[in-house]
Amino acid sequence: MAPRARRADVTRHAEALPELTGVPQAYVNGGVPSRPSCRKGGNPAVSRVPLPPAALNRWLWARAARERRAGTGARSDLAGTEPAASACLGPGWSSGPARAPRWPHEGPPPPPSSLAWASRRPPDQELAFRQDGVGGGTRDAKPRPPPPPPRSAPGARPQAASCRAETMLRERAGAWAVLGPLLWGCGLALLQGGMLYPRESRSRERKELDGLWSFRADFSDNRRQGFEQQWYRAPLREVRALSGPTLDMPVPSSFNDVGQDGRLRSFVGWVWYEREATLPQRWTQDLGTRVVLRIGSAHYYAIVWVNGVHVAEHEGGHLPFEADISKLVQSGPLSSCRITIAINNTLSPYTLPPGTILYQTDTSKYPKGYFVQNTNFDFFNYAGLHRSVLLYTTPISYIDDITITTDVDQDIGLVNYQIFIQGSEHFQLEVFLLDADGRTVAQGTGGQGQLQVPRAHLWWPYLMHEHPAYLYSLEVRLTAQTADGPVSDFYTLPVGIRTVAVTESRFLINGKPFYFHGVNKHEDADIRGKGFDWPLLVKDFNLLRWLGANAFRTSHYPYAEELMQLCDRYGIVVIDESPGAGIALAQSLSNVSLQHHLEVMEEMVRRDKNHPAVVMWSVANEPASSLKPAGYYFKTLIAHTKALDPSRPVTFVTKSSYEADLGVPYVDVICVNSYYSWYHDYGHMEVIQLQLATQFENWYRTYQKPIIQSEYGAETIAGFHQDPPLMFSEEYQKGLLEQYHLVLDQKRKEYVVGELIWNFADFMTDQSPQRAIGNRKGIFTRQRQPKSAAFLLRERYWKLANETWHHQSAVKPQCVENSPFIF
Ligand code: GCB
Repeated sequence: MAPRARRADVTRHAEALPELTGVPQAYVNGGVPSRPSCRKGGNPAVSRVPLPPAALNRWLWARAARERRAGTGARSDLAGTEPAASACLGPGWSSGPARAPRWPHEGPPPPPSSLAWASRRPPDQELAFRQDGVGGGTRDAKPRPPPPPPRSAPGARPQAASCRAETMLRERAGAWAVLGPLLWGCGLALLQGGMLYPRESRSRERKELDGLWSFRADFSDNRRQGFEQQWYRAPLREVRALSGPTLDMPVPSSFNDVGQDGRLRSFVGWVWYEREATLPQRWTQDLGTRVVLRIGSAHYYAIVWVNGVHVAEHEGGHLPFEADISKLVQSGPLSSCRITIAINNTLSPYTLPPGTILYQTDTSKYPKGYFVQNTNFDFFNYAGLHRSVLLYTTPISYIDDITITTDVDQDIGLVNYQIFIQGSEHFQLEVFLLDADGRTVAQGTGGQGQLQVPRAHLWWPYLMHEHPAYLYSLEVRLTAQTADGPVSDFYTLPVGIRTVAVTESRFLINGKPFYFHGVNKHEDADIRGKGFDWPLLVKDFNLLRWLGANAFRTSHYPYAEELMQLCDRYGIVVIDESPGAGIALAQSLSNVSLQHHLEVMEEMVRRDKNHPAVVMWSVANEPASSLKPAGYYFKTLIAHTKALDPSRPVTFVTKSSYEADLGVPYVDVICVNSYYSWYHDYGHMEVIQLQLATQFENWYRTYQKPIIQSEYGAETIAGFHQDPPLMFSEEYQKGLLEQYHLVLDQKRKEYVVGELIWNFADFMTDQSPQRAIGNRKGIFTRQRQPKSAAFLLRERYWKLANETWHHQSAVKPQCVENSPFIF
């Protein structure tokens, strides 16, 4: 995020857009292909078209997305939804063409000055891909059943207008919680293909490709030398290139901070990663083995080749993607393969998160072709291979996806499962539910069903029960008939039995009020940037538990899968947030952006749906939710997310005013950020109580929904002391938090259901006069050392924990006194 004042300016600018002819200068200069612009006085015929039923609209979106992936008819389908979408934007708003190119290299060639935009892969690549008939094995390529009939989304709110009606719906939260899991299958059908975490089993092996990769940033003027010289065709070190040296680059890691070259730190454009992988002989010779390449996270846009053949492309930096490379690695005598990944970190108004490129053309001030990447979010746009790259195997008939939802009836735990198989029409499935001691407690057969667990151990959050985070294991055994005989596949999934529900004023887990006392985090650390790191991960969990935190929000993008697994194991509750951060311009609320956002939610739900720790989806952080298109945007986005997963509430995090926000009518829980006495009334902590109480009262009076204070905090340089407190000192951070706590303590007795400090630790941001080497609102430093506020919060969180302990045994006072290292 840019400083507050600048963000407000951006929003004002966007609100003025309808009056403007064209798009902001930044894009005009950049020569980005013409974009849909929201203009006043849109086609009256268009705005008269009635809105089709929400369910139909959703289904059209889903079908369009499916067909686009399959390469059929996407344009016309989306065009079909267009009038409705335009109508929803409100009178006088037009949403532009159905599918403007979203990613720069889908559009016409850029002008010479637009260095950051590089073209799509050259035509010969397309040819090579098709001729080989291999690759393209992302999830989209997998054959799937025909699209489901239109269905309505249970739990979705009917219309923005009637908050009263919505409140009544909300009062039936119990019914919602029961219906949700039952209707889960409806949502399921929208997801295409699975993204199970690659686990080893009797039938599956995995080989991690972490370590040193060859790396080159394409510093050429147009950033396209890599494509022009086809760097994917031969080892990077063998291709003579004037556009930059070939370096050793650790994976996982961001590339920005590992070197000494300032140009690489702020590089925008294509970088190339490459490494050779040696494969076990069986993988290359046994045609009954499926070999899959999996990339945990490549920020932002990635193109992947294996032995020079294009196998996958993916947009979005925080979610995994895969390519089935079996045919490639099994087609010759080679026992190794060369993996090349080109990654572009350029953000546009249509990416998630969005960004803009600003081209400076005044040659008296800037060199020729000068440009910078601007964003409206407050974290550094680290890039590279941020999570593990690995190869894994399955048999050719395999368990592709598993979906679990759970419920509780008296003391019986209900585990609903649905399993998708690929590679065979004729198969048998057996499922076994094992308890923590490995004893089978329930079993079933077939692709879908319900397992019943008498006297079930429920999955409880940390500090809510003396045995939190109880996990069962679901063992799935597949026996499939193939042309070559029977094939078996085995997959084991951890399962937590728990329920989630929302009432008018409470957030319930297993029917008991749950109060979120936790943090907001970032994936961020010295040197590695956003690169996954086990020691850092374990340290963070130890700090969370020391602090007595029971929850965090994945601000502002989905975090690594390994971290989500630890949340399941430790009982740390998660609000799982999409990369929808910094949606500040009207363009970023267009149908083009919405379409991508819907797909991101599909990918995110598909990846994280089985984590008991995930109790709510957050579709965005601080969007410009008072702009006109926001109503339609969030209505559609939230309804779609609920259709994907009717078992969890959905929210987004707002900083708009309660009167102007057009998205909040659709959320289940109001998440509100405020920085009283930090971004306003600097230094005047005496106004916090009044302003915060007013904030809560306004929101609650308007919507009667539970509220989470999803961010609050103050910038603090560790070691700065001032008494009386002054801004940036440790005393000021503590004082500000204490003022917030006084109001939170009143309102949590009514309808406030959580408080999440901004931020767990200091983190890197873009440079600005308001950021002293990053954002310093952490209660821990970036190196995870406590500031004074950490001790204050620790005392508070343990106190809150003791108050909300739900087991029959008494509150355990030793919780507070215990050594921080005994859990
Ligand atoms: C916010 C944003 C967060 C920023 C924070 C701040 O509201 O959600 O991304 O880092 O404020 O410190 O300004």
